[in-house]
Amino acid sequence: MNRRDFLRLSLVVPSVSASGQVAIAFGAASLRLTLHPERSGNPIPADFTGLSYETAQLANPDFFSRANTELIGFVRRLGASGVLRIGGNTSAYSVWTPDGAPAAGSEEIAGPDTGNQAAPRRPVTPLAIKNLRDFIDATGWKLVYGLNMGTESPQSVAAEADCVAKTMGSKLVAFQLCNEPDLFARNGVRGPDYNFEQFATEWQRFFEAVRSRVPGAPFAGPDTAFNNEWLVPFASRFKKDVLFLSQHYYAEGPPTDPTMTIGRLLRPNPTLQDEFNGMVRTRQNSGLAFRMAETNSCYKGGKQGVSNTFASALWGADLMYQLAANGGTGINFHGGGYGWYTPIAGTPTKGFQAQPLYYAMLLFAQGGSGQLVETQMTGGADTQLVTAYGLKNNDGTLKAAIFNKDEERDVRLTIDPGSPATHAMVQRLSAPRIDDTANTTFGGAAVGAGGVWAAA
Ligand code: BDP
Repeated sequence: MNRRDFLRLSLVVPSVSASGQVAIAFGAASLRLTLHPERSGNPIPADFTGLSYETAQLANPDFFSRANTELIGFVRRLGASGVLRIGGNTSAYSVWTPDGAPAAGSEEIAGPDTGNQAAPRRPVTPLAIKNLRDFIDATGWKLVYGLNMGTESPQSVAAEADCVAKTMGSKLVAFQLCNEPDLFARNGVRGPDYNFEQFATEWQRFFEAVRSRVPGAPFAGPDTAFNNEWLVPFASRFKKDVLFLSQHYYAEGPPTDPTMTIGRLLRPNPTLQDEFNGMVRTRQNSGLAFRMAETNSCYKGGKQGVSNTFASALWGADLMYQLAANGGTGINFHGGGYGWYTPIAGTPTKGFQAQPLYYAMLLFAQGGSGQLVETQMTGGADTQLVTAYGLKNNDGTLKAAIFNKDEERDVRLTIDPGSPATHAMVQRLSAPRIDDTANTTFGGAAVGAGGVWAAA
């Protein structure tokens, strides 16, 4: 069989009805999806996927280490290459401790920062960086490392960068100088009048301090929370100094707001459209790539009953393809510990488990890298909750990732591959209910201990 004739489909079950019943034809929308393999869209780079953890996690040097074989297994399952990003709110509370005594045997676990109070100051030691290198080597991934421009001096940041650059070598993709500076005025890291101009001046000063100690050190930024009015001028001003641009995206929040629901998570989101607009504007004025360096469903640590459900898997996988389709070059899902939205939950002593969002990343890993191709959906009156993406892998295999995010309605789909096909395979991302927290599967199989998974 010619590989080009191989049509592989990643389908989301049409059976996520409230009743948990499978495929009710009555009332189901009939849609037709046509792929246009000859019309290429944006590429999906091999290192598109990624995870993000709080800097505070480095206070426990055993967490990201060669000894954490279970976590290494979970990470490797998500792709032979990917990017681990260290940062988050706690990067502004980390203290570079070059001669710090190694806290061996520490069980400290840092989940996503909830932003409800200033985080305790935690040490980062050369041992933590050395162990991080071993962890990175064992996963095959690379690193984006967040420094502390928030509350440390340029000299201390440069000394930390020196150790990280020497230890990580070619595994270091880029430094970022801080986390979400556009929120510094709001979260108390700076005074209430802190603005872009002040930020840009500081960024320049820290950048120069690091570069004078580590010539050629790679940088990315601005790692803003959401504000295109910071992202866009940053791109024009520092385009010569950074390898790519970064901004975050949280689909909703805070969790205490009762309108933050599964339904809202699955609907098209104007905030995401804003993010894409910023991305397009920066590409125009800088030509730089864009990474969504931190994202998840609901800020302030996530929302129980939304962030930890099957809905988050649908949301996350759709977001990955949507970002790629709009020209993004990578994503990092934030997590850690037992955070509601973490893709991988657990600790080295208690073990790790794949959460629903992990399955989104697994689906994307199975989709693989390559070139997106144009698709066309016809037939339904209202199809905004049914999304589809066409992908041609580098070996010519044609795939479609299709998501039915409609809680009420099943979909009957006819697929026209747009070129002769002799063979098709379907893998479903599925769970008994949209708000299920423990029974998500992909390809008919659950992810086991250490990230073990094979399609059934
Ligand atoms: C982001 C922060 C991260 C938090 C997350 C949240 O960078 O540290 O954990 O929000 O609030 O803004 O969940």
